[in-house]
Amino acid sequence: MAVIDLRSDTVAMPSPEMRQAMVTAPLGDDVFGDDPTTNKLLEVAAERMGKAAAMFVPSGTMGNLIGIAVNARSGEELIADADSHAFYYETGGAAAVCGVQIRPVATERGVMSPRQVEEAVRPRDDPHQPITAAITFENTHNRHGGIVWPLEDLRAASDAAHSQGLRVHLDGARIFNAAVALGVSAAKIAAAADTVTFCLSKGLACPVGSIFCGSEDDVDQARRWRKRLGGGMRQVGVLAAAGLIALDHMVDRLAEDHSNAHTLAEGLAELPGVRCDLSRVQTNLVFFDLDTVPAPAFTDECARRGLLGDWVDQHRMRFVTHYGVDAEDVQSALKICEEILSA
Ligand code: TLP
Repeated sequence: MAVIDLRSDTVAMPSPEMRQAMVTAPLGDDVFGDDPTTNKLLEVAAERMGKAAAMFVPSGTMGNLIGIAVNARSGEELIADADSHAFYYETGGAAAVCGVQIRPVATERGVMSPRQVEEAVRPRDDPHQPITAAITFENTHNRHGGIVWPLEDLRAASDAAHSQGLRVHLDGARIFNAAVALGVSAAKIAAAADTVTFCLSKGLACPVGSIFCGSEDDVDQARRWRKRLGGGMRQVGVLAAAGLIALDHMVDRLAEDHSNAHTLAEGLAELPGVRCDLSRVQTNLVFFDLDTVPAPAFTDECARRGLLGDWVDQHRMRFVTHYGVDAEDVQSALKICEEILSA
């Protein structure tokens, strides 16, 4: 049975061109800084983010953790959206590894207003309270539906943070989805942040890897943190080779994933017992609520019929479109959902 895998864009397989480049990439030892393929990728990645320097990390989670470590010290506080990946899905790494406390801020759509930023900053003159050192924004915002921050809103929130003396980290795991949706360069989005992490192994379909970017000084500190975390890798050019192909050939095609997600969401919204807020379906993530069947049971039933998805809670599901899913798969997925929900 052919399986349609909509659990995440992390499941996307590398393209044949990536696999070929991985085999032939010139290699060196990246902990010594002399892997030529990685160095080339870092140069291109830094340029795409409009930052001075970049570093390869094994995962988005490590990139965010290093972003926290570089921007805040033990005992200090980091402001984050209450549904952010950093707060929700990174196993308490900020606290466990960096000694940094996260102050969660609840938002309607993952987008923080300047006022919310200002109100979350602790008064500096009260010795009882931790120092607010940094803030992290997520764009696109995963748990809020793959939503894209309007550029002006991101700039306004970032200006508010900078004017309070905070450092700004951007979890840009899917920054290229945001860039394609907005029709701007990723650098324009990343300009709002001091440091940014983006993922190669989501919509860009690389097998492994994320990139942390910032100033030369940020990346110097980040290299030390990466070593401390055991994330320094040697002939990582085998992975960087795929990253170079991704940055050249996989960004523009994200529009196709967005269009497939939109078709999927529209089809789901018409099914009995499904609620899907189409205004949130702006990129490749489709969240929807089920009224008549528990989401875990629906997930199991889909899987039995060859459709893989992810349940978020008892009522909520997530489907994700990516390089391994085409328009025909979307129609087949809708047919499977219809069969289950109309039964
Ligand atoms: N997100 C995964 C799961 O962890 C939920 C997914 O399938 O969406 N930031 C954001 C916004 C993310 O969505 C993710 C992964 C990460 C960071 C972490 O990336 P990895 O999985 O490479 O550690």
